[in-house]
Amino acid sequence: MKPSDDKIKDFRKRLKIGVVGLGQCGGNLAIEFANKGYDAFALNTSFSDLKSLDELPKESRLHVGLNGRSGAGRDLNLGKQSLLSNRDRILSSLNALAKDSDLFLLVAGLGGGTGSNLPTLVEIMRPLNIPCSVLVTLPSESESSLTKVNAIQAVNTLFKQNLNSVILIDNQKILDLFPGVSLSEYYSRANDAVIKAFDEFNSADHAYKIRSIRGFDSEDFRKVFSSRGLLIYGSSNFTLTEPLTEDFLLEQLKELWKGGGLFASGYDYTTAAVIALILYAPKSILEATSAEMFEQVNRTLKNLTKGAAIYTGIYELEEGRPTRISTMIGKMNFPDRVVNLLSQASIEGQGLAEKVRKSRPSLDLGEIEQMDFFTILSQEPLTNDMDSLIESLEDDDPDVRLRTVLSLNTIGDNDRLHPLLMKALKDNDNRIVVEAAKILGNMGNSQVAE
Ligand SMILES: Nc1nc2c(ncn2[C@@H]2O[C@H](COP(=O)(O)OP(=O)(O)OP(=O)(O)O)[C@@H](O)[C@H]2O)c(=O)[nH]1
Ligand SMILES: [Mg+2]
Repeated sequence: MKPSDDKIKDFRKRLKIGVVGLGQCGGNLAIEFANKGYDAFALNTSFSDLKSLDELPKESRLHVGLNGRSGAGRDLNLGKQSLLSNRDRILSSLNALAKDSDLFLLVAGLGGGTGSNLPTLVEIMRPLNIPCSVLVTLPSESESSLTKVNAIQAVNTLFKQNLNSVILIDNQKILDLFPGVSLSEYYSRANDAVIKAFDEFNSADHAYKIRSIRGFDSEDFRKVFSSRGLLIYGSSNFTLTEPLTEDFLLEQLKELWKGGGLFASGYDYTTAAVIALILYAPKSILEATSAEMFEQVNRTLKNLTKGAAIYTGIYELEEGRPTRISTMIGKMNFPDRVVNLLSQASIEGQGLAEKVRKSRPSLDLGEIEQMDFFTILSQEPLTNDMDSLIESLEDDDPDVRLRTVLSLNTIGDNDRLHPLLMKALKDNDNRIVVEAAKILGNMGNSQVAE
């Protein structure tokens, strides 16, 4: 959709990104993108949610209910069947948008029965032959167990799909970033912040840029944005009275890369393979800063990341404006936050298994245990002696503790196992917590099965 004229400022984009929103959150995000000049389309199983997106024209909204039903009620399987039964309609509705776009950005909130089926939508859209990236939200801690289980399963599947990049937004951070935000603005503030920062990267021209010294162009953006794996981006402003130094720039970048703003926290940026770094500064700062310093930053980043490709831009600003760096970093591994969510989903999923066994037979908890996020260290046979096991779980070396937890799989006696797992769950190393949670989840399942 094209927004009304009074909103148009400068919508020239580096890449033509078609936005496809799935579920309610997906629709909300699609509207925000449309307001920033993107062509956007919304799909939902719910009639009423779709109807409320009246800022999008009718032909950019598609109801994908199963046999005319409305909503998916957090049921992943119902959401999936709804999408699959509308496969042909989805393909033909998105055909024009695909022809008009360089790539698609698929957006959804993970947790519900509709949006968590983004992986299904990715599969359905394969024949359109268009590169896809996804931007999804992770549920906050206070949301239900089922929401977390749905979300973590979806993250796992998305990561295995052949996507250009995956952006994870953490709803848990909304309150941290916007303390005191009202209920009515709760999601819209977050959506706006996420999309504004993204659009800054894709906007070809900013009114405040006065001269390009080293251009960051569409192809640079395409390379970074299509880098596979997880991606984050962000900017920070600062007022400088002295020339820029390498230490200062690196410090700012590292802060952004750990997962600042609303991104899931705890990224290991040293695993990144692609980095964009754009510097905007007034002439006086650029004149006082040595070109060698900027090259040195590049070299340091290459070393830190063992050879990431680095794309840079330098722009001059009007005097008096703050200096600004914008960065996007891609092809990273899972952040700590996903590991935390996985352990929560495993622990809460255990209780859930019993509750939903009858009413929700479609919930496949087996998938949680089969997750392959983590490289499991080789499992060595360990002692069966309780005291030695406790001692190993207290070892200073986290790898020893991890191996110990992995070896607990072989203990058949739940009464002995339980206190050991409880101890491991309090470990400050996430890998250990997750493995303990998985074993605990298994105990829950086998009890349910009996
Ligand atoms: N950031 C953000 N998160 C949202 C928004 N709306 C919902 N969420 C999150 O997205 C998750 C999924 O919610 P919905 O999008 O309403 O669910 P759905 O995909 O419509 O699924 P069903 O209603 O079960 O069919 C929620 O658990 C929230 O965490 C939004 O506008 N912005
Ligand atoms: Mg819904």
